[in-house]
Amino acid sequence: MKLIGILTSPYVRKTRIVLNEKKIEYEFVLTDLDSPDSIINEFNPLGKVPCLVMDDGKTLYDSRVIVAYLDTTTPVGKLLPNSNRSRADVRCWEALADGIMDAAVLIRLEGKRPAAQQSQEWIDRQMKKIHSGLKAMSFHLGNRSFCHENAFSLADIAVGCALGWLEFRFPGIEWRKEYENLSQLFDRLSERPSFRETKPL
Ligand SMILES: N[C@@H](CCC(=O)N[C@@H](CS)C(=O)NCC(=O)O)C(=O)O
Repeated sequence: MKLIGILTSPYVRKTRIVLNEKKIEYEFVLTDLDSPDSIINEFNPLGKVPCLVMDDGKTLYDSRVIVAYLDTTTPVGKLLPNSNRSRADVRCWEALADGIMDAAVLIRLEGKRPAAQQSQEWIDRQMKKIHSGLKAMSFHLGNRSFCHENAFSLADIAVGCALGWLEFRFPGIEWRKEYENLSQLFDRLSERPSFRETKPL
């Protein structure tokens, strides 16, 4: 099995952490998304990473589809609960964390456009989503050690990737000062080998 990705993508990181936590062997294939010859174009018509290429050559994308599939392939390190309601709760955490990453990625892309074409209104709109997403994550985490009930799950992985990416790309957003519970959760998650080995650089 191969995972096509880049080292800085929070969605790729989420997938790599899931592979690591579930002890699944894979080959990590790095690509250059800015090159017209990027290998990703052979495997994902949307040209986005991550993309999982399975041993039979079939492909899976996007990260949410990949991680949900991977969790079914081995009982090791179960990341999604069995009950429908709990599974939906964990996936909603994932949607919230991914939504923060989506908004942050859009701000970065806007910043790469020529200055005259950039819209501050658009940037502010995305920034508002980041801040209300952080507030919701902090509220729902409360004083628990994990996002969902009392166990490590995909919810923690997704939240850790969103926070890690904000720290990496948006050091000016002071979420650690504002939300102590998120800061403590992030510190605990960052000690896991799966997080240490996939730190964006
Ligand atoms: N919803 C997708 C988002 C993937 C995504 O946007 N990846 C970015 C890298 S962070 C990408 O491949 N961008 C290249 C492009 O859009 O052309 C997922 O969860 O996998």
